[in-house]
Amino acid sequence: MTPRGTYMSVAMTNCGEFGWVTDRSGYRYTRIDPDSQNPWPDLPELFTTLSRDAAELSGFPRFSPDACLLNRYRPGARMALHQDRDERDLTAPIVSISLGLPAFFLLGGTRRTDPPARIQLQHGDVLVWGGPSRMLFHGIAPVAARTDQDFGAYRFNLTLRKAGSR
Ligand code: MD6
Ligand code: FE
Repeated sequence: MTPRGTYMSVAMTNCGEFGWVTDRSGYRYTRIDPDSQNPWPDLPELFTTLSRDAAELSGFPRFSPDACLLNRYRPGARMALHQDRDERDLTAPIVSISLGLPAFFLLGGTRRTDPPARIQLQHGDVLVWGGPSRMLFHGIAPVAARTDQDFGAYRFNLTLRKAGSR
């Protein structure tokens, strides 16, 4: 649920030391899953190594993620233009992995009203988001109704982040 009290069309969960949550009191990272009251599951080592390698190839050596937000989209689900600014160290990149149905990533500017470019993200695409781009507005256009051979009528997006202390 957003701080305004409306539901997002994207389903979310997390793994890692920290997880991103939203509810009536706002957006934040927590160590405990508010649904289960348990710590988030561990970050699989594969997620850490894959994202570190991708970050390094893009010019961000020594990336050490401590959070992975998992987003799940059904056809019609979308994400409004936003900035990612809840992480403590905004100099660390975010590594984004897309699986299943394709979607258009909306890449805006430094102001919410800047008209966004549309970049298609397909199954297996990895996006490294850092440096001067880190604070750009971005979102996901409504996912088109299709069926992926392996993932069915879903798009998944995993974002590996450094959410905690520097
Ligand atoms: C998504 N991604 O692809 C939404 N944010 O479902 C994001 O909001 C995002 O892909 C920061 C960095 C990379 C991203
Ligand atoms: Fe984002």
